Amino acid sequence: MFKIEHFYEVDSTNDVAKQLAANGAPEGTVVISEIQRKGRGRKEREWFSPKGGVWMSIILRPKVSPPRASSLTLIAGLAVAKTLSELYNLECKLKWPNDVLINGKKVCGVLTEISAEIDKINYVVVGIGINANIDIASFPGEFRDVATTLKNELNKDILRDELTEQLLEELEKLYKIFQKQGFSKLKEEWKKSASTIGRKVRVVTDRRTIEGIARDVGENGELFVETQEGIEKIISGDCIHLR
Ligand code: BT5
Repeated sequence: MFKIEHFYEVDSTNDVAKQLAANGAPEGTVVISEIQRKGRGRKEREWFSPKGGVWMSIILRPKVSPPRASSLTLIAGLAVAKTLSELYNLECKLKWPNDVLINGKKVCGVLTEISAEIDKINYVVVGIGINANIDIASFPGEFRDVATTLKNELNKDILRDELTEQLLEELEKLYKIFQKQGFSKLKEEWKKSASTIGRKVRVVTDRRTIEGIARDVGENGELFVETQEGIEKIISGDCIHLR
């Protein structure tokens, strides 16, 4: 299903993928770059993207209503966690919505961007960044404490082609299930790997801050938090695990 477009250096693989998608590139086109000059996190935050990482963006054109596409962020995280467990026996935890953690530190982040009409998706770009063969010491000070790398966890370099290939295979399997049966079919598996559910959390959204116990995720990847006022449904935000 996948066709890989390889680059040495780009600003952001998500930007290249969006451009290709807007020009009609088919579902399954994958943009990979060795280096990103302006790797992005959510809300235009910086994503440190030196040589040695796996920086890639996948173009998808799911035939679902636009709100359903948000769960692709969770599905991509699950695919990464499963791949890192299968290949390297690493135990990963998923933090809602888009972090893959090893021992509480971020090894991978996902940035999903959507172009849609009211009732129809034009394309989705799922950007995945995995800190693979990077020395943690090379991270800028402000990120070093929150991040980890596969090299740091395994004390050796990994084969990035093998990781990419296996991850795309895993993602394809999960995506097929999502297309046929929606995220509800994958939700239990996501929850099993998640460290967010059952935890006291603080979630900061554009409009407010919500504190409570994270109870569940919904069909569109939203988080349900039990607060003193009742259950709150959160579509997007930054989640902090408390205690
Ligand atoms: C993310 O945002 O975690 C999404 C990261 C997506 C990166 C991929 S790489 C391929 C594709 N092309 C792109 O331009 N992006 C995607 P967010 O949840 O907002 O987290 C951003 C925060 O993570 C930053 O503010 C830092 O604190 C931290 N951070 C930055 N670089 C990091 C890294 N390499 N590893 C771990 N944490 C990092």
